[in-house]
Amino acid sequence: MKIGITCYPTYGGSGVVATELGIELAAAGHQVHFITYSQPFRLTGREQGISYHEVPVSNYPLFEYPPYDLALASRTAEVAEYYDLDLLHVHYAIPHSVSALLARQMLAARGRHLPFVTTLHGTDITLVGLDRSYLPITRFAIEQSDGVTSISQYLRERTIKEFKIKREIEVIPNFVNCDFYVPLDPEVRAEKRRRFAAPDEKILIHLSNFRPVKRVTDTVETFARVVEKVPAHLLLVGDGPDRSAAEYLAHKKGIQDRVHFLGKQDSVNELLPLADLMLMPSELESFGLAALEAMACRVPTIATNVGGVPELIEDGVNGRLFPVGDVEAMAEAAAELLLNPAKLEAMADAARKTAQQRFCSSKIIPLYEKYYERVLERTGSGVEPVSPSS
Ligand code: GMT
Repeated sequence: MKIGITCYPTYGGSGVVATELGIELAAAGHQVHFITYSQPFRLTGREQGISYHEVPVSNYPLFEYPPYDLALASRTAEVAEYYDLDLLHVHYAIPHSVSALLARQMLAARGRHLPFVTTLHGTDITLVGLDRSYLPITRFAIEQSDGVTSISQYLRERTIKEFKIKREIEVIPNFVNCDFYVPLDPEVRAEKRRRFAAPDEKILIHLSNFRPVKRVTDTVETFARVVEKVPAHLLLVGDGPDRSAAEYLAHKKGIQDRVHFLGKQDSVNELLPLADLMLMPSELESFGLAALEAMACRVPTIATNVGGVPELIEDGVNGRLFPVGDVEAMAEAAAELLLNPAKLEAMADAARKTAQQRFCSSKIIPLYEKYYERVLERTGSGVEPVSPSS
């Protein structure tokens, strides 16, 4: 198949999923064309079977807000025509599904058909889509998509409820490449951990885009309580609006020497397996990809019991779940595990097993391929997209 993919190319879970999907599809023999405003950060540009098409956005002085969605629609139609794309897959509904809809119409006027699939990731529904100004157009574009998938059951149900969507939404969960996200050999791991911690100290990790929804300061609060009981270090991977609040808090608590702000990192698969535990105290996660990547590396997560997280983490088996903001309970659970190596090892094994048995790319990519085939069959046979709800 010749597949176009549009996503946010910078740091963020939906862009990661889209990019990893493109890489896996290309490895499976498909031709993949990324259509985005910059090269997705996990692409090297040298992958076989993958092309990247930049969307130029002109900044004419009249435009206080450059119309990116129009530029994207226009470039998508061009790429689809030049490269004879079979299907377009857009990640994150806003504005990508609207641009895809426009591109499909532009092509239809020239006698070409370009079906498109929209994958819902989370904040496109839970935050942005519920802003009144975005809701009607987002709902319209979701309804008009030739296929819609969501990355968890939770997000599917929330979309149906809040957007009053009447069409089918297929749940295809997020995935991880279990050959790339792997535990390290114990000796290599011990050696690499020395960069951050002494041999008798523990390592906790947090990975996010440091937006308020991630509650990064709860990570620091939790860690501050852990370190009272267990000598440990905290690796904070990523960057974003709440980084300075987290830095301030680490200083205020006097633990700044133990909190390592590593900024945005391309190779998180090299950092995650160094940790004993991940902290993910988010206000909301429709899935929690960072936890899955950690689990594949044999690192269990202390997380909040929100959104789609319980679809991934079973409390007490492959991680722990707590109410949002309960930093005391999260710290107590983390310390208990860190002080009980047998329990932590069992949980680490269960975490890796969950990733391998339920969320490995080898299991999930075929679901996307089958879904594309169904969309092509359906649209090729002349079935019209579902009409919008009132
Ligand atoms: O919250 C983020 O990290 C960014 C956001 C995105 O769309 O880029 O993440 C959402 O999509 C991820 C990938 O599917 C999910 O793992 C995250 O749970 C989801 N974030 C939220 O729902 C807050």
